[in-house]
Amino acid sequence: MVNLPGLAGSPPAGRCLVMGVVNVTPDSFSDGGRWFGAGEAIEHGLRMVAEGADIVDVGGESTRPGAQRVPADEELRRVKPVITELVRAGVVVSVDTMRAQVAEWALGAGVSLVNDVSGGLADPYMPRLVAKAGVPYVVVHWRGHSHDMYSRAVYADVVREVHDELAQRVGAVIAEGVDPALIVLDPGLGFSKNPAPVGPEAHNWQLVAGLPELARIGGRDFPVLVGASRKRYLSRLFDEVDGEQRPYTENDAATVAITALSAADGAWCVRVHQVPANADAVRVAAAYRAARS
Ligand code: PMM
Repeated sequence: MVNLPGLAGSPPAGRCLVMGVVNVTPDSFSDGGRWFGAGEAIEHGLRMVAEGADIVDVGGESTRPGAQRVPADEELRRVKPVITELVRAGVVVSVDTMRAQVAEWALGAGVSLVNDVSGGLADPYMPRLVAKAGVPYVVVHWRGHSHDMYSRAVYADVVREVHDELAQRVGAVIAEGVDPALIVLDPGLGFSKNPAPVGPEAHNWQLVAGLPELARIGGRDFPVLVGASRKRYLSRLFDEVDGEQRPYTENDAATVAITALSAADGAWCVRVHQVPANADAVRVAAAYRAARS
């Protein structure tokens, strides 16, 4: 059952959706350890819904640069109580996992969406599983696991190459049975992308500026999810102003700016750590888009 606005014939939301992040990990990028206990994670998810999140994304494996993988049973141990309780409370939950085994459990527990940062590359069983479940599938641009992903951040034309690699993944997951109307694309900001703030290496910025181009594959405009929140490339923007690297948790205002820009460009959803200001920003962008059209 698809209950997400704007996908597979459901009525559009009229605005960009907001996905709140719950990382049940000791070592995620900006919030590692904060929601590691199931009780805190559940409370945090419920709070984000009260603040305006449309979806809560629950993950049990950190994908920060340099991260090593955790075993599947540890990933499951982390997410199980959190997903179970949030679904029971009526929250629209997505599972952030690269593993079919974890996604399969989560689908059985009632998640509405599978968010796979590897776009089906890390686990060949994932696309078929998602196809069978008939749920939306977030296909993220990915070139390899986090432990050495910066070595793969080499592009001549990042927008074209990410577009073409996503197009390849779209073809592959459709061949495995995924309904094209249930595919959401994600440029994978920070994943094998150089965090430079300007110049030809400013991969993340070029991708944010190129969202409409990225989304158009085979004559179809796919919905796009943007995961900019608190990422290193935002910190880097302020190096010169601050004279030192800004902590990731101080990037929430910059994240809100990316949300407004992405939503104004037609993004379907933004994935964020702090909901309230982003929930305002997507409404600002919707009013702006309505006035512009
Ligand atoms: N980034 C992270 C984790 N999951 N999912 C999607 N769809 N897009 C992203 O950009 C993304 C993601 C890593 O960030 P975090 O550790 O701060 O959650």
